Amino acid sequence: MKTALITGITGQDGAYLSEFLLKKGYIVHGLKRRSSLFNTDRIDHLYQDPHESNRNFILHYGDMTDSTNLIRLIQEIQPDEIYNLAAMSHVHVSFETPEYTANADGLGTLRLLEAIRLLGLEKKTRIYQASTSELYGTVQEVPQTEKTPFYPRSPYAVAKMYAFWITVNYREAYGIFASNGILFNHESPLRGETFVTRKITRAAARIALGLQDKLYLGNLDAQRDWGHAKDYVRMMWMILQAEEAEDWVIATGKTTPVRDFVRMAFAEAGLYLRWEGTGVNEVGILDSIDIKKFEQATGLKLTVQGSTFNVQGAESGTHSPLQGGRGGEPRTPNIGTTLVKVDPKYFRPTEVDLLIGDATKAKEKLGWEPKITLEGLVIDMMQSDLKLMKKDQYLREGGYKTLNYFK
Ligand code: NDP
Ligand code: GDR
Repeated sequence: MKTALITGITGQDGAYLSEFLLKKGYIVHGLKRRSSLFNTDRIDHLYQDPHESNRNFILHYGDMTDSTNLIRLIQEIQPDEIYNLAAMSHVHVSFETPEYTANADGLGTLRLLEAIRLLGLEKKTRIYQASTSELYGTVQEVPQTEKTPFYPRSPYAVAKMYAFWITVNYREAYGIFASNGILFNHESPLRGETFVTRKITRAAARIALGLQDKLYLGNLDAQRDWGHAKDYVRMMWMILQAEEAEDWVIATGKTTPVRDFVRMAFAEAGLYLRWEGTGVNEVGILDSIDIKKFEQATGLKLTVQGSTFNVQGAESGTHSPLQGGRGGEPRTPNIGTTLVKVDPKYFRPTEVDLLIGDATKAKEKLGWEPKITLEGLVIDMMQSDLKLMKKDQYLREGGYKTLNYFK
């Protein structure tokens, strides 16, 4: 039975990887930060009470900025595999907290590698480093492969660049099985609320249900190679089972502008957008409604009078869920309404315009293929957020508070 230590276990990838490794029969240890609020939502279903015997899912307090803590934990756990997923992972926020980002994302990786070396675990413990397509930044070639030179464009990417090379260095200097997975963007219903895909699917669901009027975004032209996190955590494991430690690009090979992701997400709720204007004046306007799709997605009933759509609660026929949002008049998503606007506050001081990865090496040497398409990803995220927002709606109607997670 193998033992794994996952840093960043409370994050999107940590949650999916935990499930994956537990199914494979691993004992999974996770590093979680002390927080003034619970931060274990994504792994709550895996939690095992410390009083249970034979636990295979064990959480430890720790922090990537605390060497002694990391050394002690690795000594206690003696992991066969370490997955270093912990990071301040938000590119925009890294411009506000550059020093902390360098410490947690860059030096944090060094601390783990040093712990392996100091404890004499070079031959026992394999380590996966969560590298990123952000390393390519201003891309030097299209698509990006393992050989494409890096040109990082944010404090986050620069910190991750240090982590990338220190991982390579410890592999070469000390023979540690240390591999970088250069993963392109991967999303899911568990994606953090302020990353663009999740911000969009949450907003599309809320707008459809009348809980929100508009979605404000930054750069609609940015293009990303988006995959599903479930496919990507499988690959993290495969990387550590490979014959040799190497660095791997993991991507779908397709790129999509943010604007198109918005369109696809709203369409899942039966709301079709058209775009008008350019730059900061560009807006997404409701062009038409697929009534059947809207009703199926939201559980609401639409009645049409000319170009006006009225919503009634599907159950009672009288109650209007759209009323609940902020307690105002029923709001219907009428044709011609502006639903998406640009707010320059979401622009980054330096932007990464285009990412598209070439994962040929992983496909040929490890047999990895992503199973979930972008369309499948959008459906998964929209179904999940519609369900979540319906729950919010229900709670609000019952007079209970719900969180907004506005950015
Ligand atoms: P998340 O932001 O969802 O999760 C990050 C995790 O790191 C959380 O568990 C967070 O804890 C933890 N963390 C942050 N700072 C510290 C710290 N100082 N000490 C200990 N733990 C810390 O990220 P993802 O799951 O999306 O990504 C996983 C990793 O992969 C990250 O390193 C990210 O940079 C990288 N990556 C992600 C990609 C993606 O598209 N998702 C693509 C390429 C790379 P808490 O819950 O308390 O905040
Ligand atoms: P990214 O993801 O920076 O690629 O980093 P994010 O979803 O934040 O941005 C993707 C692109 O969308 C543009 N954008 C917006 N982004 C956010 N967050 N909010 C907005 O309102 C908005 N409007 C437009 C951005 O400018 C950008 O071009 C993610 C993280 O998971 C990293 O940790 C990881 O390393 C990389 O993916 C690969």
